[in-house]
Amino acid sequence: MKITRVRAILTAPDGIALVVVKVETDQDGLYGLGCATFTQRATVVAKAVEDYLDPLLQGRDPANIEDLWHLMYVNSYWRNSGVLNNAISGVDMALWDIKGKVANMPVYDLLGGKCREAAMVYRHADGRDPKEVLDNVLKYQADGALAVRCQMGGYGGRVKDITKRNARPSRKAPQATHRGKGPERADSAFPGAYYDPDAYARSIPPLFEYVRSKIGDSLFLLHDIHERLAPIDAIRMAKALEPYRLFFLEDPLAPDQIEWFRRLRDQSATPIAMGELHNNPLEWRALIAEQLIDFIRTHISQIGGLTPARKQAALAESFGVRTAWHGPGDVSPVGHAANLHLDLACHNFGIQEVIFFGEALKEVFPGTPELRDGYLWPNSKPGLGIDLDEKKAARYPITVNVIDWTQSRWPDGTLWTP
Ligand code: GCO
Ligand code: MG
Repeated sequence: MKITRVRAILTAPDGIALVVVKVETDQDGLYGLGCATFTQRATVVAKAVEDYLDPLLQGRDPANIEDLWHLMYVNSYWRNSGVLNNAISGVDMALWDIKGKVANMPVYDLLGGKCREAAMVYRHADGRDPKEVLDNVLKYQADGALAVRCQMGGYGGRVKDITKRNARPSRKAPQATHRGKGPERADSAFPGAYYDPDAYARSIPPLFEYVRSKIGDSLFLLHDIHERLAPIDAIRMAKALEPYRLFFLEDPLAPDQIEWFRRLRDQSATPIAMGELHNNPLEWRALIAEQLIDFIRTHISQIGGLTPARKQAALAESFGVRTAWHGPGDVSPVGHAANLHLDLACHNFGIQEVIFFGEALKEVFPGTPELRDGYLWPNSKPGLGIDLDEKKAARYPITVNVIDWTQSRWPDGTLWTP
């Protein structure tokens, strides 16, 4: 069997740019799909796939996933980068999809078989104040959710995006905690998405106090710091949140601040999840081997696909670290399916982040996993069990803009990690 063509398909059914890779073969109708999404740099990933991976892979046997992965990885000499890792991820998942179709088995069977029928997920509640957050938490609970992540005013409590061109992720989350002291003008020398880390840090423990006082222990609760705080303030927040028994506290520190995890661990028993920004094995090896985190939540379409992710999961298992793969809106349904196959097959699965799959997404991606009763459910089709309707995908072209939400700034204008 031979690979005949490797293509990148760009589509945005929900307004978020997705990158999907299709690996075609010389066998009639046999192809695989993978997620290579890097929303903020989507067209560059597509170019890497079309200009470099397609010619590299044409004529090779898609069965040899492990060899092809290493071939793609070292072929550029420089490696471990956003964009190139995404491109590799798309191909890698597509090769697993092909292998599953050839074997007539779902990928979770290729990976050793199911440890569970479905994967517990967490949903996202936001709001302007604790009452509004609670209302949203209760809506998810009524819908069957078992775990809910609570934010107030978006990441870092930010609400107002100065340039207003791209308000995600705070679009639906009006100002809650921002003190309004920053130079909030689009014509400022430092336009950006302003937030106030101090106000944010002070607002979160009372939020959880309030929500817990209303719902008791009836749900797992989570929170994402999204690396918006100075390291010592993140440690202070982890300590302050201990009484509310979080399922986990996410991204308390930027990947560049790995040493701080040792101090965080020494001081707090709040469970820690980390990894959505990781590219390089050196970023997670020490965190896992020194048991500095409780959940590894890598973006599988960022580290190179299922091939490195299953090894990472095995490494984590031997150190008592569980998985919580990144599952935001900027992962395609193909990527969500890949997350789910691994969730089902890994003993050390913890929880899965997921989005609400709207009608447009489900139409473009037939076979999208089903969200029901607080769990994500697979189908039992061979491979990743998901397809891409290219005609429908073409109805939702992506737009390429300057990305505003990552221009996050403190009140004095200092640019901070988003
Ligand atoms: C999450 C994430 C995302 C990221 C996004 C970046 O936990 O879901 O933090 O919302 O911000 O994937 O593009
Ligand atoms: Mg996050």
